[in-house]
Amino acid sequence: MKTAFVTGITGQDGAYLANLLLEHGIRVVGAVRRSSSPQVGRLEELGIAHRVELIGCELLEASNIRAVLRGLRPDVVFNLAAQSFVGASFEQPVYTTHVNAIAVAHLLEAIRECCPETRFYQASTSEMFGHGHVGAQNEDTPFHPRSPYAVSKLYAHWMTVNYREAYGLHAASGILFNHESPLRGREFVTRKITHTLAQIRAGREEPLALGNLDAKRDWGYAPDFVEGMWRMVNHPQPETFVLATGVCHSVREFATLAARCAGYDLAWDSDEAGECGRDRASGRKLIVTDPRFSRPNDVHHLIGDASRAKSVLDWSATTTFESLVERMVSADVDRLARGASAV
Ligand code: NAP
Ligand code: G4F
Repeated sequence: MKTAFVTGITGQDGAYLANLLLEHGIRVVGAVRRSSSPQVGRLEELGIAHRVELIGCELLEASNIRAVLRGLRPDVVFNLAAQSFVGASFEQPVYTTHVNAIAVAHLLEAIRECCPETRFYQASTSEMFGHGHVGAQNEDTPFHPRSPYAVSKLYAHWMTVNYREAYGLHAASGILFNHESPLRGREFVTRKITHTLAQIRAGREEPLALGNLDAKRDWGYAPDFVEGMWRMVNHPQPETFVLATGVCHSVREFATLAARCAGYDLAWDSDEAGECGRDRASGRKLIVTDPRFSRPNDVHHLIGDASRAKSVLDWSATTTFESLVERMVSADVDRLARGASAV
């Protein structure tokens, strides 16, 4: 492979994937949508902004996608771009569908027409499994999407499988469980927790407000997961793979451990305002619950079984939950101490 085209390059996974591809000596061309100032903070933080070629590509414009692919004829397309925040998809279901679902149909059509030898990776998600499953979810688990985001991603997943079966495209779908890092967007619960606790440690008075503390996720480390994407596109057969750690924790457990990493011993209790987390030493409320951060439908429990990725791709997650939380807290504490702007 010589040239990779990465949509969503300005996001968390886009930055880590670009880094990995550059390490493999691949030319990386990233799609950015029009903006007066493209968000290249993550690429800068990894020190690779100058090594990546950015090209304007709006996924809502089929002609734009086709023109880019016809000109570039990349060896591989990684489609990471998405309206990726589940909570926002309840407010903007149609926009979410256009970006996450319809745009994927345009991408696949453009590849079929302009460069059918190009390999394709679709960023699918464990959210497609939804709820109601006993035990860990794998490639054979039925889907039950619980948000407009999950429904849109399920369409894109099935389109990827269809283009593989109908036209013989090398189209892989990675069903990835949650993966986090210091470059995670600040609206997602893990980074919201680590960033706000770092701010509290630095003097912020307002507590951290969260929604559903009981939700459980299988949280891995993003750089481990982009390695899995790379292995999928290099595998001779285009297939569907689950990537996960196989261990899950609740939001409450993540927050308790993050608080410990920030220097607080949290005790949970409830008062008239709801459940809260207090610093045992001072009795101060550091975490409160706020229904504004709860969703009309939530996925309560996700845990993945990545044994197929292990046996076929020799992939497994290598970073523990404890190490992930520690890295995220220390990165946020360090950024604040340096006065660096948060990505
Ligand atoms: P992210 O940080 O939210 O990044 C999303 C990217 O999509 C950004 O670069 C964003 O560009 C771009 N984008 C959004 N709308 C676009 C449009 N209309 N045209 C062009 N680009 C657009 O997401 P992530 O965490 O890196 O996740 C990468 C992909 O994996 C997403 O598809 C997500 O749904 C999926 N996924 C993520 C996880 C996870 O746990 N992280 C798990 C499973 C699946 P701007 O910078 O301009 O906003
Ligand atoms: O961090 P979250 O917003 O991630 P969620 O919904 O699991 O989605 C992420 O992972 C998916 C893979 O499974 C990706 F496909 C998707 O693009 C995204 O990257 O929320 C995690 C859990 C939820 O149950 C949510 O209700 O945390 C709960 N939560 C509790 N309080 C909160 C909050 N979530 C957010 N964002 N903010 C809160 O204050």
